Formats: sequence, structure tokens, C-alpha cells
Amino acid sequence: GAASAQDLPKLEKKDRYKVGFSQMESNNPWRIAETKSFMDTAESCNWDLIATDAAGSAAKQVADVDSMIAQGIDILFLPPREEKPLIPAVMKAKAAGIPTFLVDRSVDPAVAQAGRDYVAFLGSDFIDQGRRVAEWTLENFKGDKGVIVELEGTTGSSPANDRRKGFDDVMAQHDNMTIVASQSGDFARDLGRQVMETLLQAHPDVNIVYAHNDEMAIGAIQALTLAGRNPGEDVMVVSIDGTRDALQAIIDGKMGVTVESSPFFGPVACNVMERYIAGEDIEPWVQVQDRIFTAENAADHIDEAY
Ligand code: GYE
Repeated sequence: GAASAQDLPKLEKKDRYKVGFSQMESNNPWRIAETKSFMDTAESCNWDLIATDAAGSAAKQVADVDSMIAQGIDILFLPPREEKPLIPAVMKAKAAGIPTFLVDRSVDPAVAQAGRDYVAFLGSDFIDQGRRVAEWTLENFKGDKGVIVELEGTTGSSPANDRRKGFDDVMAQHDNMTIVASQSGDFARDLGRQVMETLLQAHPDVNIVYAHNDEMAIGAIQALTLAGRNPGEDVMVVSIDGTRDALQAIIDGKMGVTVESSPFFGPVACNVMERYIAGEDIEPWVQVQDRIFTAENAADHIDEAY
């Protein structure tokens, strides 16, 4: 049936709120910055925060949400590691009458929908991020033919699906650009390095690397350097997030661009919760605006980076 806000559980005004934040993993600076943002927001937003870490396992993340429901949380903030495996967590929270906000990643919209199964998605436009990386690459690539290796994020995650779509759709319109390989590095630095090592052997002529996040871009730079290549000179490395290491790599001339994907969701979550308590209709997608970091401005932003 049609999505209707009446189906969503209400949240009464209270002095303190028991808030669940189910983190998916803590193996990169982005995740750590996001968890810290929730912790830093807790006091000023009257949260008694229950934060868990699923250590990279969707099954554990579902179990973590189960345990938060059993502990009687008032509200759930959930970054679903993958689009399909986390649907049961969303549905269980719904059945328990707990308003749920998806944070930074989404779930399969064919099954679970904002305004019906959960309140809203708080996050970036990943298709647009991929598109903006592609456009920057087209404007700044100096060679005749682009030979592109793509390092994808976690398979089945919304940012991996959408960052791929945004970038690939733009590149498909340019005959001089070919994506010769596209493989998952699970959004992780070390896996990004390993996958890049392997792909370099099959495609030694690569001259553009598009990584779906900065951690994999840094891993790729390590692999390229070890293989005697000069990232920033004979290979253009481009990615997404805006971590400190990526801004430093841009300053050092090893990386071309990173389109921002902000991890600072604590204040966004507090604001949307207050609006929800006040009875406001919440838009299904609370969109985060992202900047772009290049050699022109990386030095201005590195001090505030994570
Ligand atoms: O880019 C990445 C993290 O879901 C937007 O996940 C997030 C992505 C972010 O592991 O670094």
C-alpha cells in the first residue's frame, strides 16, 4: 500500500532518551569519526547512548539490533552494512514500535521504505558523488586514453552500488575512457592494496584508479608505489570521503580529488530526532551536502579532517 506516516511509531517527549547506534565496523577513520560524532552529541541531545560494533558482520549487526530492542531503546540509528541482510533488523525495530533512522547507508528500497518501514535515510547522494569524481577526472586527465581500474566498496552496500553507477554512467559516454577492471576492496585499505596489486599485474597500462573510498585509494597508492609507479604523475588516483590521509595525499601530489562524504552524523541525528518528537513530517531523505577537495583547497581543510 501507499506509504503513510501514521504507520510510524510516535516518540514522546522525555528528559532522557535511550538511543541505539549500531555501528557496522570500526576498521577505518571514517567509521571511527562517525561513532565519535554520535558520542560527542549524546550529552547535549539528552541521549543515553548504547553503541555497538558489528566488526564487519551483517549477521552480528542484526543480532546487535535485536539486543538493543531487548534493552528497550526509544529510537534506533542504523548504518546498514549491506542493503539486503539488514532488512530483518529494520523490520524487527518496526514491529517493536521503535522509530528507526538509517544513517549513511540505505537498504533495498524494493523491500523496505522510508516513511513506512523506517522514518528516513540520513546521508549523501552517492550517485552524485561518483558523477562528480568522473567529471573532475574528465576535466583533469591529460592523456589520450583513460585506462581505468575501479576499486569498489563493500559488495551489496548502497554506497558501492551508487558510487559505481554515478561514475560508470558518465564514463560510458566517453569513448576514450575504458574501465578495464572493477573489483571490491570492501572499503578497506589493506584489501584495496591487495586488489590493486593483483589488478596491476593484469592491467599494467592502468593510468586512472577510481576508489569508492579514501582508505582503498591510500591502499592503491601503496601498491602502485611498490610496483614502481608514480601516483599523481603516471596514474591519477581519485576517490571519495575526505579523510586526513587523503587530503595529505592530495597535498603531496599523489592523489587528484576526493569528493566529500561527511561522517559527522551526530548533530544531524539530534536535529531530526527533535523534529520528529515535535510531530513534524520528516522528509524520506535528509540529504547531506558534500564539498570537493583538490590541490586548490586541501591544505585549508586538513586541520579539521579526521
Ligand atoms: O565512504 C566509507 C565507509 O557508508 C558513506 O562507508 C559510508 C562509506 C564511506 O566505510 O569510507
